[in-house]
Amino acid sequence: MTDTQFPRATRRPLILVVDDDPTLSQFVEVVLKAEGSVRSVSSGEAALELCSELHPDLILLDFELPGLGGLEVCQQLKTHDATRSIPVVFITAHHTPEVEDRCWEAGAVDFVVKPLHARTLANRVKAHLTLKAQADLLRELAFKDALTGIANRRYFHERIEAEVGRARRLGTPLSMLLVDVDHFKAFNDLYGHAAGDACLVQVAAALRSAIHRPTDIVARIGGEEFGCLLPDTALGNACTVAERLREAVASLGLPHEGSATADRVTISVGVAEIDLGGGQGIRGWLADADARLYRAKHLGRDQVCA
Ligand code: GH3
Ligand code: MG
Ligand code: MG
Ligand code: MG
Ligand code: MG
Repeated sequence: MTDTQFPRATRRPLILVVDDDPTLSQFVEVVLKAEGSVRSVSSGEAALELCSELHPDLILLDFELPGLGGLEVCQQLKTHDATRSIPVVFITAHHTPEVEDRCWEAGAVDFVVKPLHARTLANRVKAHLTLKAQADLLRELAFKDALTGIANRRYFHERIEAEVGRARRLGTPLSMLLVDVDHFKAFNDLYGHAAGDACLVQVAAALRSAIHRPTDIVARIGGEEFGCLLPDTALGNACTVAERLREAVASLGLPHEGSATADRVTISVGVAEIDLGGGQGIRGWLADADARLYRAKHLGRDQVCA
């Protein structure tokens, strides 16, 4: 789970202008100053690089660019999860129905025609930024865990469906970790519920920072239970990640005098790779991971079972 999955709905919008004509870029910067921060680049390649780094809230994209053209830039943005939801407004000089169709097909939300009319441009951009902010907020409310700020159970299950589909299509391995905090009832009983909440926030942060790939997902799926999805990861490597999570939490060194098995807060982890060749479904896969988590508990906690 990366921060980019929940773009902050409250930040000042970032608008990216992609045009090889510096006069036009300067004009747009002036016209859109009131709507957000404006950045300009003059090539499609630079636009793609900046998008994956800064996640702008809207892109004004020249149809005709030297090198990588506007249509290709738009198509590439729409194929990647991290950039798919950025609205693209085309700037076209040759305004024909064919050009319009190609823009829509590439995934544009709108287009403006050269020579640009300042008020039309500003109002179009303002309307799309409002929609984008509402979509970001909705996404955050639906998919973010309010206590820890990481993804929630709903997001986890939505991603499971998507990742299993992807693993089936591409024939790539896919693993899951189920994580449960050890003796957490005793922690609450001894230190109080507010301290319990603070502990969960720290555990979530430790899990998130121990996950290195941007495509990996970590979510809070229950009270003191977390789930990780590891695309392109077979069982052996998933165990390595699980062990890293276990160490990350143990090395927080959060005192737990009420634990029957350690002097600090620890986690147990169940690891399972989905057996797509053997026809395993999501339910069976989850049951495997859960059974292994249960075994890790039974064997003494603060450990990984696969
Ligand atoms: P085990 O090692 O077997 O997992 O023992 P446990 O005590 O962690 O397991 P159990 O399922 O019995 O208890 C889970 C506890 O987690 C009980 C509940 O009060 C606490 N809990 C669940 N959600 C929250 C939460 O949001 N905040 C706080 N503070 N505690 C929570
Ligand atoms: Mg041009
Ligand atoms: Mg539990
Ligand atoms: Mg339990
Ligand atoms: Mg527990």
